[in-house]
Amino acid sequence: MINYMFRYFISILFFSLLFACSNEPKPKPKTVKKTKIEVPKFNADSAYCFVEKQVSFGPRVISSEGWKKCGFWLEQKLKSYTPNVILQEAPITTYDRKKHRLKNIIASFSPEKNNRIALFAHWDSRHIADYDTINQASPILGANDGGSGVGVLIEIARLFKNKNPNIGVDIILFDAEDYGQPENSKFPTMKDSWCLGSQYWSKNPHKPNYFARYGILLDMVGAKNATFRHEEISAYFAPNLLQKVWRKAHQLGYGNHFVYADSKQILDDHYYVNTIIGIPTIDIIEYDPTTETNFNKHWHTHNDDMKNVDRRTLNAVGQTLLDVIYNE
Ligand code: AHN
Ligand code: ZN
Repeated sequence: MINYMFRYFISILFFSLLFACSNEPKPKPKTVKKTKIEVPKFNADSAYCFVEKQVSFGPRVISSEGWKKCGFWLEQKLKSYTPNVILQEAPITTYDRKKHRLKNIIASFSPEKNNRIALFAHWDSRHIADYDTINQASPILGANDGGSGVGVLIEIARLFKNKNPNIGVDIILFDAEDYGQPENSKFPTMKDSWCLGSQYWSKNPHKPNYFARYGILLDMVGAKNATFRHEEISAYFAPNLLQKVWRKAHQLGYGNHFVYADSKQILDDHYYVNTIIGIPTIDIIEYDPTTETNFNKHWHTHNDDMKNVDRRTLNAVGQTLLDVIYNE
């Protein structure tokens, strides 16, 4: 009996081995190793400090003292991360017939590379508090509106200094985004009164024949529990980029901020970049379904101060951007 069972097992073993040997060899795992790219870690404390620093100069309304000081600080800060900083200045007239000299601040990393992308934010803050109930005529601090996007980009510039990404990157800080004509204005309606810095740059890029594969604009990326959606202009001009960024954010665990939902079009700097210079550009901008404006509840009020900035939101945006950039 034992003998019989033994022979039975031996024959099973024999045939199974035979069968195994006659099988097609399994395809070997690919020998080309996909080396995992090291993505730097975004430092949200550092980004937060960069927002705080901007706000410390006071409102950054074009031609004001705070604007002058902050512009100088941004220039010096960026020069400490790259030798390639360009100040682009031009005369403008705002809807209220005032004359100013706008200043776009541009920092290039690996300027010799043709394969490049652009990152945008606006560094000015609004000259009035038209959505506040008090002191509507005085300028706002714009910690979230303006300050947050710039804070994230300065932190990214700091990380670029340690380790350059494979692609070239231009960080472009637009001036005079927020000097748009308010709804109750007594002046005649001025066309294209918002986004004066991006309109100028899109018509006069800092380098002749400048082109970038794509652009990402950050606007109001600092408020607590902010959500970002597929804004209509972004979805029209740069649908693939929108997918790429949202997918990356979800992979990293920031799906609570980067929501898979659409939002109506928002006239922002990316509109002029898309329509004038033709760089496919998305806007990462807070959308709040619970407010009347669908912007943050402190939008264009005096409450848009440091209390309106949360490190977790800055981190979600900054880390997502770094992961996208270092994987290019
Ligand atoms: C308008 O309200 C027309 N556009 C919003 C763009 C903006 C203002 N972003 C920040 N402040
Ligand atoms: Zn604004």
